[in-house]
Amino acid sequence: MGLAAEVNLAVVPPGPVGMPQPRHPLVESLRPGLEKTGFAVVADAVDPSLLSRMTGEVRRQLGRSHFDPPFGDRPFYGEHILRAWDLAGKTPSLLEFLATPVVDAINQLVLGDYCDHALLASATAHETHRQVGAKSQPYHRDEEIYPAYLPRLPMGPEYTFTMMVAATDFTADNGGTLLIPGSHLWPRGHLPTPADKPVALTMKKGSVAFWLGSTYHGAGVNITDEPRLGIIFSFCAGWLRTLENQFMLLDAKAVAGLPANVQRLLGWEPHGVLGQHDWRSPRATLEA
Ligand SMILES: O=C(O)CCC(=O)C(=O)O
Repeated sequence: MGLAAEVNLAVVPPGPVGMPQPRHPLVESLRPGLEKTGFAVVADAVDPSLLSRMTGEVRRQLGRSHFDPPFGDRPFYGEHILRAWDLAGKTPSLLEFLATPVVDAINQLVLGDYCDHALLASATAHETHRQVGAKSQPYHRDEEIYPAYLPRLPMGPEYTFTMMVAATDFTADNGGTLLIPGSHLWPRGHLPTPADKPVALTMKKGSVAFWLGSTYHGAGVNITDEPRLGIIFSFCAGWLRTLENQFMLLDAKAVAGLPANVQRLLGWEPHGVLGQHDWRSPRATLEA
């Protein structure tokens, strides 16, 4: 038999890519601004009674983490920022928030073209306090936890984004996050300079801000006597590794009673074949 007949030309056709339609009209209306600046705000995004429970639960966790790696000329956070990590396993109200439609809608807006579903990469919080000599957080891109493996092309795919729930009002004086508009369009290696003017994230308590993983930003300095509390969720494409290990935080028993979209965010749904268990969805074990 000739060589040509021995070659098996069968290929697996690529599966559908991207999150299913329909897209959320409110969040879709933010797309032009997001594409221009690299960030956006949704006002009144969290029900006040849920926000109040989130705030209470988060405040009980603040200040226990002292992890603070150096970043250039300063620590990444500083003592004026009280921090809490791994909140998916510690604060049930945050899981309740993750089940609300705004979360899926923003995920679809930012990552919808690049993955079938997103994962919760981390759930953390920052309470920024007044302190003499406090400096703003160094500018950084959140996607840089994936060092050199992912390309950063202007207008190219986004792999991650961060969502900040305002548990207090955010102002230019109380440490509202400093974001550099348009910096998501910069190629890798284009670093911020003093000529790049940031804008302070100002929003009312109960709003949700989100910025692309490619947008340069950092926490501002609080020069008021009122602490600024932000509850921070980061998300990544469902085919990437998460920053926090959600499986260490919530076991099958804890996850079984959660809504399907939260189980998916926590990694209990495979992304294509990635993350399967015995060639089934890990969710099947929750239902067994
Ligand atoms: O607290 C803030 O305003 C921003 C926090 C942040 O950018 C970070 O920790 O990566």
